[in-house]
Amino acid sequence: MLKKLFLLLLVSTMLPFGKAWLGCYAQNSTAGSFESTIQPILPIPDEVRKPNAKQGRIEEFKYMAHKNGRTFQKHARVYTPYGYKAEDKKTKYDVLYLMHGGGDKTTSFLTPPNDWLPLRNILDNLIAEGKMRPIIVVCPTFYDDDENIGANNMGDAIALTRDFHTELQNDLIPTVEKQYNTYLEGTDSIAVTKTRDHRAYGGFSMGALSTWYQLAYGVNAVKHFLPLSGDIWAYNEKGEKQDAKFAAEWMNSMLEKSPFAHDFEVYGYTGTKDVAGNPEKATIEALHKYAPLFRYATPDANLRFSMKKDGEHFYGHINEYLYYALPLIYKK
Ligand code: FER
Repeated sequence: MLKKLFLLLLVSTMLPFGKAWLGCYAQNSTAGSFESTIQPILPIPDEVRKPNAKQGRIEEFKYMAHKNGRTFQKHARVYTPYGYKAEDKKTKYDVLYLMHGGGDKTTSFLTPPNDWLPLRNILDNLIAEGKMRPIIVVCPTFYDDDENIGANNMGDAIALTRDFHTELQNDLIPTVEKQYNTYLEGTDSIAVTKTRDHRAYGGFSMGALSTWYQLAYGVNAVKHFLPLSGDIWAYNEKGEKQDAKFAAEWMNSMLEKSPFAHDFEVYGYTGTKDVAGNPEKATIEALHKYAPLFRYATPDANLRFSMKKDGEHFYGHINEYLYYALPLIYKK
């Protein structure tokens, strides 16, 4: 995996990407081009990095997963906002699911092991400042559980991210959204679909891949999608990975089958120094060109794309993207 990452890095640094990106600030030179439509991401205000006095809680949530005839216990981390009261069943919250990247775990977003900017600071600050409604955030894992990371290779990770939508629909949503105060009433697929407007799914890197797969296979359960530094991986019948045009056409054909083909929102983010920077950019441009269900850079857009100059493949930067994305979804 490291070797692959190194190769990706090498390829991404060889492309004249930095220059092209700067072009979006240059007047006229890129007018009308795809480059000129990419929204730049500014650095987040320093106060947002600091803990707020009004802090949410992070809890461990246990649930049973059912997969390939096996039933086993799994964990997720759940953030409830400041002021959340379990006994107040009348106040209901929207739920954001956030999936970690390859080799990472349920703690990576909210309580990272290193000195990264933790997502909890962003959530606490945005909510305290009234920039977004209070929400519940659930961070699961596509691995069998946090301690299974080492047992899964890259090939497994692709299948695990592709298949996670089944666990989300059948196991995680019905348990976590019944335990916490959400809009879900009942636990079957009809109940999940009825409340899809109150649900968002996003992820970083391989978690972004799981986000694209959630859109393709599980748009019935989720309305808002946040692919953070990851492109769509689509394959032909021989199992060979195809280009962005193929991936965009595949995504469109998957969505065409759904009654929600005209009712989903995508918020894509990445950075110019991110291994996923060029790949995600190619994905968004291909969706714009070859996937008619996506409306990009129009007043009624359902596909948005932003890049941070010098943004890297790393949670510290990814969490900054959420500072801008979440108020768009959870307007006050
Ligand atoms: C991407 C770049 C890198 C991407 C995933 C990765 C789904 C993941 C790399 C890794 O986990 O090693 O564009 O998109």
